[in-house]
Amino acid sequence: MTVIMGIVNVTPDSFSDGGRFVDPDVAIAHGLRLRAEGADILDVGGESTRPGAERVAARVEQERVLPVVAALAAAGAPVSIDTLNASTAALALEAGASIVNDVSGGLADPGMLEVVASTRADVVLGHWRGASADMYARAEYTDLVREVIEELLVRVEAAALAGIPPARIVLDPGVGFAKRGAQNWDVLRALPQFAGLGPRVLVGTSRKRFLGDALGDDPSLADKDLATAVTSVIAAQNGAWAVRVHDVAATRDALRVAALWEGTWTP
Ligand code: PMM
Repeated sequence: MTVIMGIVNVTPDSFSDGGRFVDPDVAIAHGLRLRAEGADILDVGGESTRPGAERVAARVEQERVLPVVAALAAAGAPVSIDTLNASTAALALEAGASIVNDVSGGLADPGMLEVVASTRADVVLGHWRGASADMYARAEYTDLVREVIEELLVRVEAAALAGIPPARIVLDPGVGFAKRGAQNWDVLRALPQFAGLGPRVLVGTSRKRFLGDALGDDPSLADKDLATAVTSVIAAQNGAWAVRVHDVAATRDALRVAALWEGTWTP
């Protein structure tokens, strides 16, 4: 069955009293609920990478995520740390995380791949062309799929040089990262090519802007979660090893129905 990575964003825009307050207990409870709903991995992040987002100081990010990583790992959940910072990755691995999820594929922080190499952690390497604040300016391609694949393979080589074998790597085509609207569908359509590169593939479409754009002006969260469940099933059917989602229960049900249809799962 396709692996479900449940999103635990410890950022003020996800868990807030309307301002700067981030309550670790709320994030921990949220993570435990996602785990009970069927998340195989909990992905904890303390810095928003949404389009236009500004960078957060590593110290602030660490204050947000470390208590949450420690509590969820202590509860027995496999935890990944969603970070661009090598220092945050190192501390989160010490606190119990077992996967580093770097949407920049090790490009944002030159120390990242060494941190991963020095542990037994797996690493998600995303396709990325620069920070979220201006990433749409970098969405220029002559041959989108070829360029995304080539750029990802460069990251796999960098990981290999640092001492990380392909078996510990998960590739992510980076839906929404340096890609506008239709470019995301182009990348998703090419998923079998990504899956054929060797390493496992993770896909993150959850609640992303390109889905909202496709559904009309202002789709509800429920509409986006339904659309996410559909894209997650299609991703699974096209070779994705894992999907990263906010609404774990919806995607779990969708993946189960698809697996029943295929005869690969029985309740
Ligand atoms: N997208 C976001 C954050 N982290 N990690 C991976 N591996 N893949 C993604 O597509 C991805 C990610 C941005 O989405 P969010 O702000 O809703 O978490």
